[in-house]
Amino acid sequence: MNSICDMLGIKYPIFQGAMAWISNHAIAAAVSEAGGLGIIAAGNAPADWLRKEIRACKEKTDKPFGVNVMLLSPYADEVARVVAEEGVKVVTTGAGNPGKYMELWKSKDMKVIPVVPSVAIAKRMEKGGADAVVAEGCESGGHIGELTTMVLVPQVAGAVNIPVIAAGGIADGRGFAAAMMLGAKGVQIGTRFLVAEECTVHEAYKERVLKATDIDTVVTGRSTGHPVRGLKNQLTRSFLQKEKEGATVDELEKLGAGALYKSAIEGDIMNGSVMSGQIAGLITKRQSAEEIIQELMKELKEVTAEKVQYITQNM
Ligand code: TUI
Repeated sequence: MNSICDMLGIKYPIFQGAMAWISNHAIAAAVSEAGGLGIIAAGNAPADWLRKEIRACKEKTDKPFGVNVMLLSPYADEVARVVAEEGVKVVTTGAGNPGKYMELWKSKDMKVIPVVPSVAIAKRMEKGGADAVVAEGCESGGHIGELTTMVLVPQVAGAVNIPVIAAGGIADGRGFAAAMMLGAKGVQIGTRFLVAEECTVHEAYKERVLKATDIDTVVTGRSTGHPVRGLKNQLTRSFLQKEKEGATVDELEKLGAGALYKSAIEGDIMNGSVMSGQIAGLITKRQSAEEIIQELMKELKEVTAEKVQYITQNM
């Protein structure tokens, strides 16, 4: 047990990253059942969809799970209310400042854990009453900030007094151990859980992630102020070409609209957005959520012991 496990009532300090149109009750319940924190991604979905997913998750597990509120969603206000009404214990947020929902969530005794891309935003969240933060480096898939996990995590950990969870580029025990050494109290893992057996994302998406190499992701949308990392395909090529030609934010957002749904649900991995982290190249096998979590914990202990031994004997 450590502070984040005590705070949330979970066994292992492993969060399953919220992936819009991908992280539904099926993967969230499986991760929570395995001792981590499963998280349902509200993404851009309407509040009714979320309410059903929360109820389905409760049918499958009596362990704590979370919901991620994507603050750019047109449904964010309704989604924020549903999360509170349904008695969800943990809420994470992405792509903005959750300040206006803080009072509601804290009044329901929920733990609020914003995802942050910088020290300044982490400090603002702590001041606003956040219980912990997820410091997410730009190795992550999806909407990202500027800093890498390696530089972001120790700077955030040094700047706030609440627990820091590291995200971005972590998929095995080595990354897990490294994150803990940087000052994190836990990790959030997205891409590896995307290929989990319980994850219902389209098979074509899983296959694409499993085949990816270290250099297969690219960032689009820097010119729109919403940079997004995903696997290279026809969509990213057209998007980058249009950005180079100076397309307007409106034109670019039209190209991106519905693109994640197209790949994650419909399986169109050429014209859809195949969001993925840079660590995809390390992910080569399908496992259950339970196997992933057990392997992460085993490797964390092994590499930590190995390195302590190496350092004490050689330095
Ligand atoms: O949110 C994410 N990753 C995401 S969200 C998403 S869905 C999407 N749909 C349409 C457009 C864009 C995305 C796919 N991936 N990660 C967490 C994250 N949060 N990354 C960066 C931030 C962030 C940025 C600014 C958090 C806070 C913030 O604060 C700004 C402020 O107003 O203080």
